Amino acid sequence: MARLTLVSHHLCPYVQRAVIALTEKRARFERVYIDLSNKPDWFLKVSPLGKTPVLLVDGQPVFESAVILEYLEDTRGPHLHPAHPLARARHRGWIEFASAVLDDIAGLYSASDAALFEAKRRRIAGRFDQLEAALGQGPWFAGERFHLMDGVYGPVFRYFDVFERFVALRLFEERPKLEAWRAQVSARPSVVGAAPQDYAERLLDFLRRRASHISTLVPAV
Ligand SMILES: N[C@@H](CCC(=O)N[C@@H](CS)C(=O)NCC(=O)O)C(=O)O
Repeated sequence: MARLTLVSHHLCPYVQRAVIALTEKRARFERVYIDLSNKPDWFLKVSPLGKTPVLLVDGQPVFESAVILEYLEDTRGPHLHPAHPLARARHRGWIEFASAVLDDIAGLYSASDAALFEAKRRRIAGRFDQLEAALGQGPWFAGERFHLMDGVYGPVFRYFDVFERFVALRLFEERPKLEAWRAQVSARPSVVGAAPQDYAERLLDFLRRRASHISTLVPAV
């Protein structure tokens, strides 16, 4: 088996996706953390876009989280995409959708004032309405089996576990399927273990320093 090293950042949700897939597949891997505000030269050589995650496979870089997931899916079981090509394609689409939600979350925590913050909150509410409409009877998105597509929403929901400590966003109210799926995904051991134990403190610290509207809401230490 190839030697795997995941180039990581403590808060990066895209890194968490890769960790979830690696954990589900019981892959042995090492993690190397980098400071994204001071990117080392070796990192820029293996990451053409200058972003985490990068998976080094026997030293050869694979970049972009969705591509890393596909590489892992191609090379290791258990398979975490559905077998049917159309179902696989649809799951890949919902993984892209999760990336769009992550962009919206970045928009929320970067919003400079209360009005912009509310506009971003509404945008996420709209995305969550789309998910609520797409969800079935559970417990997972596609029924009885956990898929990669479920795992990628773990890092999305993790943000709200922290945000909800200090601001009422009302994003899970009146969206019962989403709320139940969130609980199911968030309790999955691979999802629980995908972020460092001090994730919440790190995120709160990041938000305090953001100099955006949310920074004014985060309680002081
Ligand atoms: N499309 C990329 C997004 C990865 C990404 O945005 N990573 C962030 C950290 S979570 C990053 O490295 N940002 C540094 C930068 O853009 O300079 C993926 O899916 O891997």
